[in-house]
Parts: sequence; C-alpha cells; structure tokens
Amino acid sequence: SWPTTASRGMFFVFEGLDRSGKSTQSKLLAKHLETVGPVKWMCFPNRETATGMLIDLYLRKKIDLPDEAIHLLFSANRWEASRMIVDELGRGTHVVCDRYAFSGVAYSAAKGLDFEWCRAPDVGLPTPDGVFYLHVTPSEGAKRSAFGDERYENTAMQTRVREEFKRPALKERVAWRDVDGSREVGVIHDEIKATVDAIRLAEQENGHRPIARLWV
Ligand code: NYM
Ligand code: MG
Repeated sequence: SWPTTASRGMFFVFEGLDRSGKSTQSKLLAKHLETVGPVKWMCFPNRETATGMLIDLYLRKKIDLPDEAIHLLFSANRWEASRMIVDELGRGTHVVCDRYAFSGVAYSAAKGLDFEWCRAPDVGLPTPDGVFYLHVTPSEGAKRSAFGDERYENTAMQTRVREEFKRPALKERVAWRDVDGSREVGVIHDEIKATVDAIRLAEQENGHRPIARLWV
C-alpha cells in the first residue's frame, strides 16, 4: 500500500456507459464534499496531457491505433496522474473521479482483447474507497439524447461494454456499488451522498486505512 498520514482524503470513482450520468453525479458529489473539505475533481481520459492528446485524436477518429496500443495509452494516462492522486489524498483532499481503470478494462475487453491482459497494466494504481457504477437499462439509455460521434458511441459497442462491466473480476477487492441511474438526478445524488457520508464516518471512527493498490 501507499504511505499515508493518519488522516487522509477519500477517493471516489464514477463508472458506467456513455450517457449514464457520471459527469453530472461526480460533479454533484464533488460539490457536496466541498462543504466538508478540499476536493479535487478529475476525469479519465484527461485529454490535456501528452498521452491524453493522442487519446483525444484517437477518440475523435483523427488517428488510428491498434487496440492494444490505445489500451496502454489509456492506462498510461492514469499512471501519469497516480502520484498526484496519492499526494492529494495524503494532504487530506478528497478526490472524485469520472471514469477510472474499470472503464479501461471494460471498453477494451468489449473490443475482443483478453480480459486479464487488459487488467494487467492498471494493477497497482491507487484503489478507490468507493466506486459508483451508474447503470441505465438499454431502453432508458435510448430515451436519452443521442450519442456523439466519437469512437465507441454506438449501441452495439455499449451493449458489449455493459456485459464486461458485469464481470466479478473487475470488482475484486473493490468497494463497488451498483446505482440505478435511471432515476431523477436528485434522487441518485441523495443516495450516493448518504453512502459517501457513511463511508467517511466509518473511516473517521475506525481510523483511516492506507490507500491500497488496485487488484493487488
Ligand atoms: N474509455 C475511457 C476507454 O476506452 N478506456 C479508458 O480507460 C477510459 C478512461 O473513452 N467512450 C472510453 C470511454 C468513452 C471515451 O470518455 C471517452 P468520456 O468519459 O466519454 O469523455
Ligand atoms: Mg463519452
């Protein structure tokens, strides 16, 4: 595990398909946590960094890359930020993240890459204290605004990604929570807020556990 101080920030991740409400909910949680202390909101891919610029070109179909190569770039994009995440948590800042390694594995495995091969490069990243998986039924998803025209934003791909997100190996030693994302924004937020506050209280009472490494 990573070295940490006695009191650290908590690390929460939002996962789900495109259009599942991750951005909305992660920003609402960040706003809620700001009432108790400093918060850092982040998203993956972070398109601003060196690897992120290539990822952005790939997603916008400006460049082509082998499935394996883009998979490793997505993972590298997280490793670029890993030290910063650990440092922020150590400083007592809560970190809220829109997508993480779980998207990395689910989207690449959905293209046919071997699941364990996909998981390997992300092994050892800082583990979140809670993952909220926002799930929407295909029929609810269809009611939402149309997909954009980035890579992966089509029904066939989303259907395959949904299946990959169900794999138990993705959730091994991970505080994973399925959240019904078909409901109203405020209802979903209230449920997540209650869960997060319970996790924070338990940590305060039992003492903070060190930041574990993912899938180790
Ligand atoms: N995506 C995201 C991956 O394929 N692998 C990853 O590791 C991550 C973090 O990028 N369709 C895909 C999922 C999305 C796309 O993300 C861009 P967003 O959150 O839609 O901007
Ligand atoms: Mg998207």
